Amino acid sequence: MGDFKLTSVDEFEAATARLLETGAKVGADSWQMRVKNQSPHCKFGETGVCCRICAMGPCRITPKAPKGICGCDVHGIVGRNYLKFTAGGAATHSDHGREICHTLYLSAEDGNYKVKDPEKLKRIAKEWGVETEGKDIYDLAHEMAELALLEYGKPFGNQRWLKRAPQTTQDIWEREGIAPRAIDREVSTSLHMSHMGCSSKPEALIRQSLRAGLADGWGGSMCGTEFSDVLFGTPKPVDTEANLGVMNAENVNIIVHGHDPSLSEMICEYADDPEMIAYAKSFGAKGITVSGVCCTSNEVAMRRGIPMAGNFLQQENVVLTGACEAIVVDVQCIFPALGPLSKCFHTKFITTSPIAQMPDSEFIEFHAENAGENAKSIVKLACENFVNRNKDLVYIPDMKQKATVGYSVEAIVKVLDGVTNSQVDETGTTKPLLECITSGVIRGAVAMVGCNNPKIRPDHAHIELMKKLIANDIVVIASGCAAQAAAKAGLMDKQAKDLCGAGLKRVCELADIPPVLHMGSCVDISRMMILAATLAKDSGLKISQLPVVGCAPEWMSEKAVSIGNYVVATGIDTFLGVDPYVSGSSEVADLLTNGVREWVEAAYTVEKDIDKLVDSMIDRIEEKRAAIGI
Ligand code: XCC
Ligand code: SF4
Repeated sequence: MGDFKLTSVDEFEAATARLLETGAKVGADSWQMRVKNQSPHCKFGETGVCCRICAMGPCRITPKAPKGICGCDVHGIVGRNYLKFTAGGAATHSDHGREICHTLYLSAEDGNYKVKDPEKLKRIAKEWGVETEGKDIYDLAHEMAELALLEYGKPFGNQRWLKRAPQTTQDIWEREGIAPRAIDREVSTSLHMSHMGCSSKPEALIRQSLRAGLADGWGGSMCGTEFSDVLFGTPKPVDTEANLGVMNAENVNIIVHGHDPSLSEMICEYADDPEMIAYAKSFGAKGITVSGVCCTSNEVAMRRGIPMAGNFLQQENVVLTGACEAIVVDVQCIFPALGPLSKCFHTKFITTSPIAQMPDSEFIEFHAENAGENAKSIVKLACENFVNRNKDLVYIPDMKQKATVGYSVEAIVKVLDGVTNSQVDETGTTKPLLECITSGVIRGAVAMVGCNNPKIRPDHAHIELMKKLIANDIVVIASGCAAQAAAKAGLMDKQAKDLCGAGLKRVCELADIPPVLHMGSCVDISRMMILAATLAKDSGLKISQLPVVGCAPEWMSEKAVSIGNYVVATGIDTFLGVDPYVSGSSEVADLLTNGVREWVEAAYTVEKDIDKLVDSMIDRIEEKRAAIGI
C-alpha cells in the first residue's frame, strides 16, 4: 500500500511539454499555441452581448449602444444566446441517443449488434407498459426501439422517462411548465423562440432552456444510456488503467475517440480477434492495443476495461507520441486539428460518421449494417500502418494509474449492499447508501462532470476539488472528462481510500470501491439523475433536500450547458468553474444563480477560484444536512 501515489498535474504537464518538443520537430500545431493566438478573447462574445441572429446585425451592446437595431436589449440577447447554446447541447446528446435507438432497432441474433442485457430491456419494457411475456427478445428490442424513437417526435404528451422522477419533482416540472414534450420539439421550440423577433424576455428564455435541458437528461441522454446498456451490457466494476502510458510502443496502437459506443465496441471486438492479432504480428508488432479518448473511451472502459489514454485536452498528445497507428473517431469533441496533426506523423485519422466529417481524414462510413466489415478493415489498416512509424519520433510517457470503473446505478446499489450491518437489502434499493449518508459516515455526494477548458489549468480543478471532497467524507461520482482526470491522477484506484476522511475510507474498505466512482460518459449523467431520484424516493425526501450537488469546473461544450440545465431543473445545485457567456446581462445571470431557485428549488453558482468553489460546495452540503436534521 505504501507505494501508492497520485500522479500530479505537474507530471502531466511535464509529459505534455516533452511531447510538444516532438511536435516542434515535425512542425505540428497545438492547442497550446492556438490559445495564444486567440487571446485575449473577444469581450463581446465572452460576456454574451453580441447578436448575429439576423442580417441587420451583428449588433453589439455597449453603454453607448444599449439596444440592437431591432430594439432588443442586452438581457434578450444574452438570454437568446444562452437558449441557443442549450439547444445545441440538447440536440447533440439526444441525437446520439437516437443513433443508439436505431442500432437497437437493427439488432439481431445473427447481426453485428446483439442484445447483451435482455433483463434490462424487459425491465424497461415493463416500465413502459409493453408486454414481454413469450416475446422473442429481438421482437421486443425492435418494438422498444421504435417506441423510444417516437419519444423524439411524438405530437402529444411528455417524455416517458419523467415517471422515474419522484412525484414531487414531476409536480414541479408540471407547475413550472417545463416538463419536456417530444425531444426534437424542445430543440425546435428553442430555436424558434430564439429566432429574430420572438422571445426577448429572460424568464421565458431561461425557462425554455431548462425544458430543453430536461428533454436531454430525462429524454435523449436517458435513451442513449439505457439502450446502450441493453445493447452492450450494463456496466459493472472492472479494472483498467488510465493515462498515456497505456499505449504500448511494441503494439499497434488504435485510439478510439468520440462518443457513440456502436463504433468503438466493434473496433474492440475485432482488435481482440486472433486473426487480427496474427495480422498485427505479421508487420512486426507484438499485438494490438486499443485505448480511448473522451467519452467513447469512458463507454468501452466501463464495459470492457479498455484503458483510457486521456481526456479532451490530451487528444493531440496521443498522436504526438508518434506511436499511434490510427485514431478512429465517431462524433463530438474531436479537434479538427487532428487531421493536419496526423499528417505530421504516420497516423491515420479515420472519421466514420456523416455527422463529424473533417478535412485531412480518411472517411470510412460506419453504420449498423456494415459495422463488422468496416471495423475489421479499420483494424487491418492500423496494422498495416505499423511499419510506417518513424521510430525516432516515438515517445510514450511512462505514466499510468490503475482504475476501477463501471459504476452504473445497478452496480452502485449492488456494491453498497451490506455495507451497513443493519440490513442487506435484496430489493436493490439505495437504503444502505442512505444509511451511510444519514449517519454522517458519508457527508454527501458531488457529481463531478464535464470537460477540460484551456481557461482552467487542465485537470487541475477536477483533481484538487475531488481530493478535498473525499478528504471531507464526500463521495464523488464522476463522468466524462472529469472521470478521466480522476483516473489519470489515481483517484479511481481503490488505494485512494487513504486520501479520504475516516468515514468515507471505511465505506470504501467495506464496499471495496474507490472514493471517486466512474459512472460513465456525458450521456450517462442521466444515470446520476436516476440515482438521485432513487435516493429521494427511498428516503422520502425531495431531490432538492438531498446533500448532493453537481459540479463542472472545467466545462467547455454546448452539451455541458444542456446538462447543467437539467441537473438544476432536477433540483440539484450546480457549481460551474467557467461562465456560460451570461455575465453581460445582470438579469440573466441573476436568474440562473438565483431566480430559478423559486421555480425548481436549485440554482447555479459560478466561481472561478477553485478553493472558494470547493468550500461553497461543502457548505451547501452541510446546509442541506442541517435543514433535514442529519
Ligand atoms: Fe467532450 Fe464527452 Fe466534455 Fe469530454 S466531458 S470534452 S463534452 S468528451 Ni462530457
Ligand atoms: Fe441586431 Fe436584433 Fe438582428 Fe440581433 S436580432 S442582429 S439585435 S437587429
